[in-house]
Amino acid sequence: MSYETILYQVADGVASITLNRPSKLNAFNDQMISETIDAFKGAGRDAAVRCVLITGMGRAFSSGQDLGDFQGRGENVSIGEHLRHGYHRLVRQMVALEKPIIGAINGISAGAGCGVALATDIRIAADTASFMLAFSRIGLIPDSGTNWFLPRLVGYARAYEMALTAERVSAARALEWGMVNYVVPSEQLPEITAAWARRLADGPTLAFGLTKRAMNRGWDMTLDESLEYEAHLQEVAGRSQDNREGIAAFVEKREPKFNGN
Ligand code: T3D
Repeated sequence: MSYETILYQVADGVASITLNRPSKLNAFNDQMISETIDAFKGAGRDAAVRCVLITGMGRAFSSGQDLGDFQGRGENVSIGEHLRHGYHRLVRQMVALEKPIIGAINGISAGAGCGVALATDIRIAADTASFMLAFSRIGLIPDSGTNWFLPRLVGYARAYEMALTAERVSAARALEWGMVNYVVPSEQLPEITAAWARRLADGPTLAFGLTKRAMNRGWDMTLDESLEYEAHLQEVAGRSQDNREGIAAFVEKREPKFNGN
């Protein structure tokens, strides 16, 4: 696949997406929104892809909506429709993708960029990264899934504070608050996240995908519903080649070789 606003490549079971508008701190224009949606769709369809890694080119992860484009749209454009046709599809695509997504958060993620960062499954941040609900600075409310993800991750009080102040939350604080899994030295971020991605791509990726589904659906379920859903999905995992391989490897005292089937 060839894109103009992102880079996309697949190697060793890992699809890497790089948001690539560094002069605008990887702000999303309409083309970048649709190319990113397309890249996640392609990663979902491609059996060779077993893990996805997303990062930003340059010093930012993403500064959110391109405000130059926003201003240029004129007054008759509906923001609600723009969200529905753009960021909503992107965030839904990421959550529905039954493959782990690693967010290599290399710098600031602001506004919708923060929404995209929070829609990843494992977030590993550079020690120079930061998170910012920039929306109130321009008189908007948080969007792109941030109202859903953030209170679940950090609790209402911290999420609402981030929305009210629109101040940067450092990587160290994001770790303390549970927004990211790890913080690593900036210069080691590419190497560490690539190693994570390869490790996940070598794992039982069918089970990883079903786990993502179970946990995401679980938010809206009672305990009884969740237990039943686990049993249903475990029937699927329990019939997989990976399950047979995992048990055989344990009994034979060797490392398993999973193929994601
Ligand atoms: O219609 C809809 O769908 C609505 C959806 C809205 C979703 C949203 O994301 S709303 C929130 C949009 N984002 C922002 O409000 C953040 C805007 N950017 C900033 O506040 C700052 O740039 C940062 C705090 C992120 C970083 O600050 P700093 O000082 O490190 O960098 P800078 O100098 O401000 O930016 C560097 C360049 O990137 C600069 O361009 P220049 O002057 O060198 O030519 C700046 O204009 C450009 N840039 C940064 N963010 C954006 C941007 N250009 C367009 N859109 C941006 N969002």
